[in-house]
Amino acid sequence: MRLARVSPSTGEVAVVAVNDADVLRLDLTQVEKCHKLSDILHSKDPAGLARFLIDPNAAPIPIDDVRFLAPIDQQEVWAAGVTYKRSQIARMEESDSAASHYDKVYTADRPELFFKANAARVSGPGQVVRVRHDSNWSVPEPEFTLVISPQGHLVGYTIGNDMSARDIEGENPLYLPQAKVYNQCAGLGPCIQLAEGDLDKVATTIRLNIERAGKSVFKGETNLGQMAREFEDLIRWLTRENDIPNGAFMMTGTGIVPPDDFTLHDGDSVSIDIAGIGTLTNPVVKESYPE
Ligand code: DO4
Ligand code: MG
Repeated sequence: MRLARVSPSTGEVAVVAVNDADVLRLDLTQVEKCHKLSDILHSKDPAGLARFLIDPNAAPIPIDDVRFLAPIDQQEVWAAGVTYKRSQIARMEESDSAASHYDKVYTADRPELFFKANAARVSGPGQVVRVRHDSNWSVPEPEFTLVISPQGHLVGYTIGNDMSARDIEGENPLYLPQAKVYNQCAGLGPCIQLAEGDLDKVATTIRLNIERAGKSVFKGETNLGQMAREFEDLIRWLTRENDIPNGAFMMTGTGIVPPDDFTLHDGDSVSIDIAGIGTLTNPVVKESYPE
């Protein structure tokens, strides 16, 4: 079952169950203390509660009549790094001084985890993601993203874009927070696939398409079977002596890195498609900034 936050043509924010061609509105007023999507996600039985809340009196809304919003309320957004061989190689290429750190973290027991964003820095479907004005080498990172409850349970999956300034990170690994965290540095959406049953990792393809002036300038593909870390292990490390009272999203790392001579331009469009979840498309903006 897929859930989303949408803005129907009437303007307000609604929580909906997402079908292929339409969405079904959930009536959250039926349950006490249930006001937003995360209240459902963080309940004991998110799928059962969502099914119960589907409003039998509301007509299905055609999917093209709604605007999908980022599926985030107050959760923190965290990210894991160097979880695919492709990312390990790319980081070692971009940084002379830190190459051995990336090499070691790929096989170490403790993963690389970093704070990525709060809700205010996150863009939903169709909203711009930003390239820093002081970066000349930036890429999107298409990442399978875990939805984690305050109790540390894996409750769902979505699509994440971990926008990254490779030149800033490559210059000095201590600049990682600036390479990763800034206004509109992350994309999330369009919906959350609830974690029900086993996930076929190899069948879970992740595709990236970057368009410039309507033409594709980079395409890449991987699948979750290529990832070197287990979800539960990443969650265990994230929540080790680190409470997440509002829950968290965790981007699980990129397995697709464009060639080293590629950088995003102002006006590009980034589309990330993950099997079973959908497609997250965001226009890219890079603009001058008053110093
Ligand atoms: O250490 C750099 C960040 C790596 C990352 O974001 C990724 O592998 O996805
Ligand atoms: Mg990343």
